[in-house]
Amino acid sequence: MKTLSLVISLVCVEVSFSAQYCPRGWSYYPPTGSCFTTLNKHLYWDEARRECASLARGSSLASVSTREENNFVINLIKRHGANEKVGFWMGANDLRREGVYVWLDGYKVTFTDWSKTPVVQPDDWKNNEDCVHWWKANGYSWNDAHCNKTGGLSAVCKMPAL
Ligand SMILES: [Ca+2]
Ligand SMILES: [Ca+2]
Repeated sequence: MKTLSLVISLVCVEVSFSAQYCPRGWSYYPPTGSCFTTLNKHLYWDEARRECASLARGSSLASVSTREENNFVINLIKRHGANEKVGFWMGANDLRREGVYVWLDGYKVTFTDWSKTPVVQPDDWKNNEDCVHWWKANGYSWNDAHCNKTGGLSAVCKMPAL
């Protein structure tokens, strides 16, 4: 009986550790229990926000909280977004208050990876850049851009693992 209960416990442990997964087409990032995917089309930031939100329960335009998570997304972009020329939207924005960057859940942006060349970002160019993207031309470091940037950008979406 003891053996049986031990076996049952082990099975439960196994199940609890292997329970998280991502839907097909999403990549799993274990440290934050998150799934990421790319939208390989050209969208304004608000279109990308709505499209990410429509994909699954809890999904939204992506956020990252550490350099490791940022690198994970960059590797995903490199694998799946090779044709994109400009970059990929993330959820970070300063639409509400200039210079104060927040994610879509309202939390302040803490980790950042702003581009430093040719000028230091964010530069709010023409006083009109409030939406942040991973910038292909600058090794996918971050840039603030016009939210309705001509031609649109691809995007990265994030959702909690299932
Ligand atoms: Ca701005
Ligand atoms: Ca900028």
